Amino acid sequence: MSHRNQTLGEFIIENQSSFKYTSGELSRLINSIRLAAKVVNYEVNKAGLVDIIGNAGDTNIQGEDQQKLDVYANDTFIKTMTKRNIVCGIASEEEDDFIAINSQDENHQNKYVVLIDPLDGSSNIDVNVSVGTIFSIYRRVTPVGTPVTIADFLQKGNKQVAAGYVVYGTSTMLVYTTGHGVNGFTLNPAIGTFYLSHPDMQFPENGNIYSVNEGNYSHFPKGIKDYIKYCQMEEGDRPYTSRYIGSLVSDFHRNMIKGGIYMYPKSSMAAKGKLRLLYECNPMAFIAEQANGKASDGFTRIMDIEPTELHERVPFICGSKSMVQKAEEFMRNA
Ligand code: P6P
Repeated sequence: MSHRNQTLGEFIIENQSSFKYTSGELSRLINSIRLAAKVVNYEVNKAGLVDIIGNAGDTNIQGEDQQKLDVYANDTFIKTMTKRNIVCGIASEEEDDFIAINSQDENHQNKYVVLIDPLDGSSNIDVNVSVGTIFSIYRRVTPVGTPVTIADFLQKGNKQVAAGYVVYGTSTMLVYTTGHGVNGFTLNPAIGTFYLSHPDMQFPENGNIYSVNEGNYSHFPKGIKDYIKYCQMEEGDRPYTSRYIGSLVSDFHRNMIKGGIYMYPKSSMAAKGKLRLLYECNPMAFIAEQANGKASDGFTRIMDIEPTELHERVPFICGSKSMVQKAEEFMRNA
């Protein structure tokens, strides 16, 4: 159920009963993400004005320079979710290992674990290009009241109970699903309230936008090269338009609204691609499928992939269903 201009808070309350597990914990968890998104949004929007731009001097487990806003966003989301006493564990792109919450308190009944990319595309911050936060929520699989283990995090994407992203763009939006469709909420910064602006978001069945870093073309598998050449061929509604921002959340969001496909394939430089399965590909795949789209690694449905480690990477092809199917056809026939 959704009513345009409903606030996020009203939407959560109205739809709480539709979530089969709810004891209000998931609603409170989404609310804590909402608060953290507003805090990070404030810093992202003023990044150009204060000395928070540039490297924090550290690198994360990926070996990538940690931008100061990465660190700030990571700390903000972790602190906000921890203080609300809702989750029992958090894994983040910016943390080498998962964080056990309340593991000393046998009385805690927290059931959810969250995996998060606190500020995806952060290398774009210094050049004022949109960035995003991506989150994925599961119910724990180990007994409530005990410390979480890695098993609580290494769950297939098809076990997610919720997933979403925040895009800090020309406007700031929170887009999420609990398995009952995808809804987008736009922040009114004047009053700090998210309003339902994009109810029931759906990928168009087809589209004419393809998003891939063509600078890596010579390193791609033959099937991907063949599909890119197909996109560029003059025939029917092709050539398509190439749009690649270098920010997954922004490319995904535009393609979901206009129709399109995003690809980060494996290459001779990156045997598993670049994107991480647990806190980038799985949540975006959940959203895509809930919005009538599709997401695979070129051969296997993303949400059916059995995870083996926290920061593992997978090739990622996601977007309008018929475009992904076409790309998969080229991959199969290569
Ligand atoms: P490349 C950002 O670092 C990111 O994870 C995605 O948001 C983005 O789509 C991709 O990597 C860009 O990577 O190698 O094309 O610069």
